[in-house]
Amino acid sequence: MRIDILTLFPEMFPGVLGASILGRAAAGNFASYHLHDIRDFADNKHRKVDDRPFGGGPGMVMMCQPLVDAVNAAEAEDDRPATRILLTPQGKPLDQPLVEQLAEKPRLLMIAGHYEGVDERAIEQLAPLEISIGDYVLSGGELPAMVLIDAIVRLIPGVLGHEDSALEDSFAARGPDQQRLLDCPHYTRPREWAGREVPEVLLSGDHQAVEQWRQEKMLERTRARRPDLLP
Ligand code: 4GO
Repeated sequence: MRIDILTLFPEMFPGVLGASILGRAAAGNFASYHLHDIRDFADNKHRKVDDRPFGGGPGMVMMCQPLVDAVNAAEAEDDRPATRILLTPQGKPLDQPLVEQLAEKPRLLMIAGHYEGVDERAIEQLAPLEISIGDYVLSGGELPAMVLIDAIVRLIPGVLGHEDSALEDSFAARGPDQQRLLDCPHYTRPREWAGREVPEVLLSGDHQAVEQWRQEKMLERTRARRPDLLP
């Protein structure tokens, strides 16, 4: 999968994209990340990419021309059609089914806005999918873009070491009814720590009993913490 990222702050990304699973995915050619500085597409010598809002009010608005030129230049770098995404609090709330849909795409282009937002005419022109990572406001779309990239890239087949890992996550669709539950608790050595024991069934070697215990814990936790996820 090719991922293009359009931002005014490209320096925010290399640490996150270079470490852990996202770094390994790039090293193994499962994903490639392409950063584009929107400011490089300013048409004035001051490299100005924002201006004051018509109608007045505080803050600045990102101008149409540098953003749309940046999208066109980025898209021309590769033949594959890009699914355009704008990260915004006004977008569709991100959930695991949406992440799974996006993980199937050959190419994503993410736009991270800043200041008060982007001129609405650029949004109409580009017609991106508008996505929100939750009901709160951040100073830019960069962190939401990184969240979305992480959620997507770990689902690309081959990226997680253990091929079943993603099937066992919280929110993974499980069983005949494709139910999405919270994950169960996990334990590792030692068997006793600070007077706390690992649940006996996990030491029993009885795989069917372990599976049944995990399923019960997932249901119990989901009922207690996120009853909205249950039918
Ligand atoms: C996205 C962008 C929050 C989200 C953002 C979110 N804040 N909840 N801020 O996904 C335009 C200027 C939006 C700052 C950006």
